Amino acid sequence: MRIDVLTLFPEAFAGPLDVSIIKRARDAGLLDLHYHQVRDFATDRHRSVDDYPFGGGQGMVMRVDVLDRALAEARAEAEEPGLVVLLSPQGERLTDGLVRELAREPRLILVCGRYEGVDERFIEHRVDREVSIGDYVLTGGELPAMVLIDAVTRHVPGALGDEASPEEESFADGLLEHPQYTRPAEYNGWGVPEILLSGHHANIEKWKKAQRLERTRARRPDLLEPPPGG
Ligand code: 9D3
Repeated sequence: MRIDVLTLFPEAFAGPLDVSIIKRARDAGLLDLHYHQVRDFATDRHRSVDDYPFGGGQGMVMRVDVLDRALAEARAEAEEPGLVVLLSPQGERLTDGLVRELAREPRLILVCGRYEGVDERFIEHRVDREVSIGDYVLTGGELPAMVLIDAVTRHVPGALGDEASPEEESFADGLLEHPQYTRPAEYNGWGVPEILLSGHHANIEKWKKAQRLERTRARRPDLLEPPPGG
């Protein structure tokens, strides 16, 4: 999968996406990441990427012309047009379902907003989907883009190597994980549930399932509710 990122802070992406599973996926050629500095597409003397909002109001708005040139250049680098995703507080919430949908795309073009927002004409004419990672205010779309890249990459076939497939994971069946323990079996007087040391596999599996249900009921009852509309 190819992912292009349009951002004013490409340097912010070094680090989080250069370690662990994402690094391995990139090294294996499963994930092809490209960053584009939006400011490179400003044309005026001050290299402006934003301006005051028409009609007044707080803050600055990212310019449609600058963003459109950045997008056109990014697009032209590969045959596949790519699905354009704007990270925005107005977007639909990033869920496991949306992550899986996005992971099926051959190419994503992620646009990171800064300032108060993006000129609506860019959204109307160029953006396919708007995505938010949750109801809290961040300073820009860069961290959400990294979250999206991390979550999506785990679903690219082969990215998890020989480890568990993402199908088997917690959110796939809608339950939280059971508690986990490893050696030492006693530390500081703190023990481990006896059942896990019993070697009785059928009972252990029953215990794990009961723990998962109980935790989900206690912490995330919303996950046990039927989805809206059925
Ligand atoms: C004053 C109104 N604010 C909108 C709720 C302005 C505003 C706040 C934060 C405009 C942009 C931002 C920067 N945030 C993002 O671009 C963003 C974001 C977020 O703040 N929270 C969760 N997901 C996302 S995705 C992009």
